[in-house]
Amino acid sequence: YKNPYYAPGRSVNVHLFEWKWNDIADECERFLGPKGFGGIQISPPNENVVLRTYNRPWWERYQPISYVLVTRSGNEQQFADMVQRCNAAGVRIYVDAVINHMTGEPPENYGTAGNSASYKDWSYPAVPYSAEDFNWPQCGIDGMDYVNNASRVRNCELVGLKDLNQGHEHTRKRIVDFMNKLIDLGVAGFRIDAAKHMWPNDLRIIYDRLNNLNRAHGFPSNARPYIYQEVIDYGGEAISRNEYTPIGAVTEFLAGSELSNAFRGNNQLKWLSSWGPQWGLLSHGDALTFIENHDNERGHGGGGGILTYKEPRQYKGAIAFLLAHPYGEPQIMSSFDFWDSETGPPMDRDENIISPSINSDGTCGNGWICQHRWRQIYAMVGFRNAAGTTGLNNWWDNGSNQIAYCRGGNAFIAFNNDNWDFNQNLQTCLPAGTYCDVISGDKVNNSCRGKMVRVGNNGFAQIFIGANENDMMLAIHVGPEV
Ligand code: AAO
Repeated sequence: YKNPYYAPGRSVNVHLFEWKWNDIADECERFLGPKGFGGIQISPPNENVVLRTYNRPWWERYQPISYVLVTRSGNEQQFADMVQRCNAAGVRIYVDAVINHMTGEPPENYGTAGNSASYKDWSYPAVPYSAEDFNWPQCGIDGMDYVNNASRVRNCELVGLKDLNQGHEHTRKRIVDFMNKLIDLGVAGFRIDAAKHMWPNDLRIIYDRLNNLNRAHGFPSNARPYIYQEVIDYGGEAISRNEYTPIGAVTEFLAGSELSNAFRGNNQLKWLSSWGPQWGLLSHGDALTFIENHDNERGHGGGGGILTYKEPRQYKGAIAFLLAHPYGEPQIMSSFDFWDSETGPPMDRDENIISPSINSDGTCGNGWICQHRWRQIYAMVGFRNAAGTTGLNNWWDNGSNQIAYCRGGNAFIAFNNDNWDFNQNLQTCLPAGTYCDVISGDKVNNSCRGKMVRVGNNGFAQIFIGANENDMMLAIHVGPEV
């Protein structure tokens, strides 16, 4: 369950938060495929409650009404078309699976596919679920439970959401059928929402009943779905992420908090020479790493102090480090613009999600941030692919916030988070030649619009990153030599 089964030569998962299936299919063909992205995390595809009272917040999608594949992102046929077209473009789809619970206290009781439910009766007829499918007696998780009561965290309701009992066979069967349907449609795996709130043994039984990935979509035989479980663990709680690593990968929230801290200048970059498990992070193969997710970028889920698109210079630095370093399986966020932490995606008067527009410079409009289309970010996907499975070598630092390292003989990166210029003659580990820095400019028609770096026969090059440049990093790799 720990292999994402990316197509060969690809890496990096991008969360296309609240995107529509048709737009994702287009994006796979016109951008993500050509740029070497490995996969996409999509928003929950199954019917959710419609919360008009709250003006359709993004979080209504975390309140399932049924497993019918109809949401504001699209219907089942559009979903199937997206998976097929993305797989054909070499880009995998990972589903955000909300299987811990159903809806919360309603102002409304109907869903995006037109089905209704009766919250007060524990009744979700379109699944169907009834009272015996939920944990009983009813209770609610309170703040102290996280510290000292693992059973209550797993058997009580998370923020008042009706809590399914995955130990009950009928419930388990409905969940397994839902996930297997998605696997048969060609998805490559799942983000398990609120995994902390389910018993690892129940989850293991569910995972073991999942089908192999669909060979008709290009997966090898006997390939198991990639499973990354959302477990928020900064330490000091009753439930540890280590209870979940035996059954799948786990979201490593420490990666984003530590890198945000460092790139904010609160911890010197030189210490990153030991980045990885020595920092108390999960082992490499267990970790799904990211700077921010859709919760903590907007202060949900205990967010705060995490770099987001709103602080672009430091944010791009942190992402570049995450993607340039061999540790972990990285994911990036692709957001819509927001000022209010509850606001949903851009929508028209009929409450339909508005598609992102694509500007002439390749960036997005209509309220979409599309970090994955920022040059400094997609260029680092290319860097990671060029680095491949090489390790980290030739670490250099100035004893403070200027660092540099190689990835085998394939790639070299340098960062300057000091307030004076970076100007050093360094070993790049690359074959002699002239390289185009992928951060400062694209290579267009064989000409480099960014900085050029001349690597001599001994592998050394003069590396310069001015303290006042737009970006704090310089990255070169085999491939885009000019
Ligand atoms: C909405 C309304 C609620 C209403 C509810 C039901 O906002 O007011 O009661 O409907 O009517 C999302 C939104 C929720 C929304 C929900 C359903 O974020 O606001 O509720 O949809 O529409 C916990 C879980 C974690 C969860 C996170 C948000 O453990 O799984 O809360 N994330 C996922 C999704 C998320 C989604 C759901 C789950 C539900 O990613 O988008 O919710 O499907 C501690 C614990 C964490 C816990 C946090 C927050 O964290 O460790 O496990 O996360 O508390 O309660 C420091 C600590 C850190 C601590 C934090 C906060 O940072 O280091 O450990 O403080 O105390």
